[in-house]
Amino acid sequence: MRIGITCYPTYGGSGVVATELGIELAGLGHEVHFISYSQPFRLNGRDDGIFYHEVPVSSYPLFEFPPYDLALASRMTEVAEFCSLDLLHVHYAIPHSVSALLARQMLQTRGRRLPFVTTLHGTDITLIGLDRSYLPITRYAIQQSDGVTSISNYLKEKTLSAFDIKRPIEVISNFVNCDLYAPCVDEEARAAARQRFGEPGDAILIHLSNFRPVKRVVDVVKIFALVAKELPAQLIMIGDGPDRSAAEWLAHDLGIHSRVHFLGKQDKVNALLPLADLMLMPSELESFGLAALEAMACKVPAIATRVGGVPELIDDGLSGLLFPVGDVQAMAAGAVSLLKDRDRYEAMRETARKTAQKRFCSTLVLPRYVAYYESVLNKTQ
Ligand code: GMT
Repeated sequence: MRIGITCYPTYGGSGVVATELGIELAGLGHEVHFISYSQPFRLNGRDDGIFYHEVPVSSYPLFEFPPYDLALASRMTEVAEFCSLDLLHVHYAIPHSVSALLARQMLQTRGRRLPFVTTLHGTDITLIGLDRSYLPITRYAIQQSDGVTSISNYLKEKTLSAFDIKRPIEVISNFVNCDLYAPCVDEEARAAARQRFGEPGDAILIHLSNFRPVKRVVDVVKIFALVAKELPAQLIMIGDGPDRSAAEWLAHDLGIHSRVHFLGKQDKVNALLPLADLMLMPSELESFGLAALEAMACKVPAIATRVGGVPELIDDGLSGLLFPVGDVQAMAAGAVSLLKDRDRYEAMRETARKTAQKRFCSTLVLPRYVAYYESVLNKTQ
């Protein structure tokens, strides 16, 4: 198939999922065309069967807000025609599904068919999609999509109820490439790499996000501060975003800044995750929690919140630990007791990796996307 993929290229898990999906599809022999305002950040250096089409957004003094969604729709039609796309797959409903709908309509008038699949990721439904200024058009574009997928059961149910949607939504969970995201096999090399962050006996906790308020990065620092009172520990913070400065200030105020390593955005998180002992994901809400899955594949269990789709990913007590939002004391106590109980910790590491392999590995999930594309193409012929 020739598949056009649109996503947010620089920010957030939906862009990561879209990019990894494109890479995996290309690996299966499909032709993948990314259409977005900049090159997806995880795409670097991987270009066999993958093409990138930038969407130029012209500015004009009259435009206080340059209309990206219109420029995107125009580019989608061009790429569809020039590259004979079979279908479009847009990630994150706003505004991508609306642009895809426009592109489909424009091409229809020229006798060309371009069905589109919308994948719902989270805040496009639970936060910004519910904003009254976007709700009617988001709802319309979801209804009009040729196929709609959701990354968790939680998000599917939320979409059906909050948007009063009557059409079917297919749940296709997020996935991880278990060969790329894997524990270090060479324990010596791992120990050497860990020394970049601390002394040999230190526990290493890790957090990975876009540092938006929903991620509660200040809680990450609070949890770490409590853990660090009980045992020697270091914290690696990967990512960047609006709450980074608040987290950095707190680390300074608490006098732990030398043990909190803010790395900013990183291309190769699969090289960093296996160095850690535990992931911290104390989010206000997660429709899935891709960062935790990537960590689990590297045998790094997560201390997380019992919200949204997270319980579909993490079995509390088996592959990670779940707590109420904001309960930093309990999360810290959970982390400390786990790190001190080596047998329980080792069992949890194994279960985390096995969960990633048996339920969320790209080799299992990719065929579901391909089958879904085929069913959409057959339906719309
Ligand atoms: O919250 C983010 O990290 C960004 C956001 C996005 O759409 O880019 O993430 C959502 O999609 C991810 C990939 O499917 C999920 O793993 C996240 O749980 C989800 N975030 C929320 O629901 C808050």
